[in-house]
Formats: sequence, C-alpha cells, structure tokens
Amino acid sequence: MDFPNGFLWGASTAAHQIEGGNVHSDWWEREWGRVPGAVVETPSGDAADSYHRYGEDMALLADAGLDTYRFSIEWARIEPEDGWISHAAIDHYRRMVDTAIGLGLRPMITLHHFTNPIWFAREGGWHSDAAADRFARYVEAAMPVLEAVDLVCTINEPNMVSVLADPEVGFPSIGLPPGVPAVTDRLIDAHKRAVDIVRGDGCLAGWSVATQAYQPIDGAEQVAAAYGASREDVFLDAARGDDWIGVQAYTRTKIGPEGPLPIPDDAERTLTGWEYFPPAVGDGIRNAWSRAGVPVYVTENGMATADDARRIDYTRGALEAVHACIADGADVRGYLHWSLLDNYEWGSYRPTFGLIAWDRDTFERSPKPSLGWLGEVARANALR
Ligand code: IFM
Repeated sequence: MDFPNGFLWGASTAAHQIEGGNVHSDWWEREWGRVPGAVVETPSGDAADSYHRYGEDMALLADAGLDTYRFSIEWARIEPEDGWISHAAIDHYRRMVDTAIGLGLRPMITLHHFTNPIWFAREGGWHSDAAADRFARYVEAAMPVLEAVDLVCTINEPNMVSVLADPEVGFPSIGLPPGVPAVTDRLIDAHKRAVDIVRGDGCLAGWSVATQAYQPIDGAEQVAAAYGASREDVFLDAARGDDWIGVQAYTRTKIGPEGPLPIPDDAERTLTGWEYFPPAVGDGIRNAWSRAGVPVYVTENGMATADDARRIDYTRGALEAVHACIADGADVRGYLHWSLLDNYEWGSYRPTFGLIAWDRDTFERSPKPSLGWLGEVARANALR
C-alpha cells in the first residue's frame, strides 16, 4: 500500500503531558487539589522532562525515519500572568523549532492543548466572554515562535475542551457529555481569530478534532446523527475554509436508540478502557473530509498498551483504513502517531501511548520496536 508523494509521517505530543513542571497552568492546580470538584489520581510532576530533553526526543524521531513532529507550545509558560509575556519562554520554543528543522523534521505547532494559564481559568476560562480576546492576544505574542513554521494547529480537540470546561468532568470511556454551547461558540470564535493571525504570517492554519466514530445500530441513525452534532460535527463544520483539518481517532462509539451502548464484555480494551478498534480513524477521516472539505491530517492516532506488538497491530490496522480513505478520494496529507513518548494521560501515567518509554527516575529514553516499525513505513512511504 503506497501513500501519496509528500505524505507526512510523524508523531505528536503535548507540552503539559511531557515537559514537566508546568506550574502556572490550571491543570497543575487541579493536580494539587486546588480546583474544587476536580479529582486527579497522580500529579504530572516532572513528566518526561522533555522541556529540557526535547533535542534527544526529536533526534530519536528523526533517526527512526519520521519527518514531522507535532508539539504544543504552552500558554501558561508564555503568559504566566495576565498580560505579561515571557521572552525566555518564546526563545525556548523558537529553539525547539530550530532544533526540529535542524534534524530535518517539519514542526507542526499546536497553540493550545487543553491547559490554560491559572489566571485565565480564575477569570472564568472558556466561560468568560473575554476568552477569545485573551486567546488572540496570546497568539499574537507567540508569533515569533512560528516564523519558520508552516503548519499550525490553533486548538487541540475543541470538542474535548468544551466538554472539559467544567472541572468535575473527567475523560469518560464511553460517549461524551454534550459540550457547553456557549463555550463551543467561544472556541470557534477563538479559532477563527487565531486562523487570521497566523495566516497573516503565511502559516497554514487548522484545528484538530477528536472524532469518535459514532456508529448507529440499525434504526438508530437519527439518534447517532443528533448525538454527534454538538460533540463533533459543529467543530468539523467550523473548519470549512481553513487550510486543513486534523483528525484524532482512537476508538468507536456504538449508538443505540437511547444513546451510547456499553462496550461488549468480550471486546478487547486498551489501557484507557476504550474498545480496540483500529478502523476508527477511517470513520473520522470520512466525516472530516465530507464536512470540512479541506485537506486532512491524522494529527493523533494510537493505542494505550503495555504490549508494543499490539501497538504495531493497531497502527497497521489504522493505516490500512487511512489508505482506504485515500483510495476513495479523500485528500489525506499525513499521519502523526500519538504519541512520541509515554506521557501524562491527564491524571495518570498508566495508559502508555508512547513509541518511546522513559525511566521515571533517570528520564533515560528507551525506544520501543513500534518506533522503528513506523520509521520503516515512513521511509518506504508504504505499508508492506
Ligand atoms: O492524551 C490525549 C491527548 O492529549 C488528546 N487526544 C487524546 C489523547 C489520548 O487520550
């Protein structure tokens, strides 16, 4: 199975999940019990210390044969206090961009990946009418990071941000609560403003949506359509006119007449409790391509497992589905695996998604066979 010329192959990460010490962010506050209603099993602490070890991490990615690294820059580091910009943080992320390019990696930068500065959260977060203005001001301030970057993701999984805008909501294993409509509107506004800002500097702008492969059983088609409308489709529709759309797919959600159905007892589950279902990415691509009508990147896809051979099986199955979408005419431009490193899965280190493991005390990196495997696929630009 050959992939199109110029197809990008890479892996994704998010700042809070790997950098460590993100002390000015609202998630750090949650992790240390300072947010009423929020329950977190384990604090992120030093995470993988990728804030200091990013060069080693990127080199492992590049040496394996991959060509693209998606990472996020951290608003809470760049603007730790309302209106005060850290030039040291901007310089840090510029160094990361330079390092990636020096290694032959194309950087894709995410501007917002779940975490907010504490001051932003205290002032209402995405519930505040000032949210889009505050976000746009941060994006303006971050522009020096993007000088040598073309692909920019404004907001990661706005549909999850809308769901998680209330701290007592955790990540569910089946279905999602509906988003908060006013938050959804503000996120779309913030996205459009960020698109204008980064396009002004010549970047290609998009955002990445958590696609959930809502699959109706017979007779539940309308229920599934209504279920997906506020949780997924509104965010895909908002990407019409963007330069690209990101699909982030892991599992499916079967929908019956009353809504999401439980995962059958005999189905294989991953370490996040989700059903093992590699073709989910195909459902996500098809929905994104038909609704947004712009080039698609798979910006996240992977499996939380301690069994790396199973990760390879999963990824092979997912790539078969990506290839089938391309064969059917979808304009898919790249595949970025989640994740480069085992990381902080929003409350715990147990679900391991990484192509690379690391020691919790020494931070020593141990690439897994899946990294080499994906690198070979990338070098061949084909799945054999
Ligand atoms: O770890 C998350 C990531 O932050 C957003 N997309 C889904 C991943 C796995 O849950």
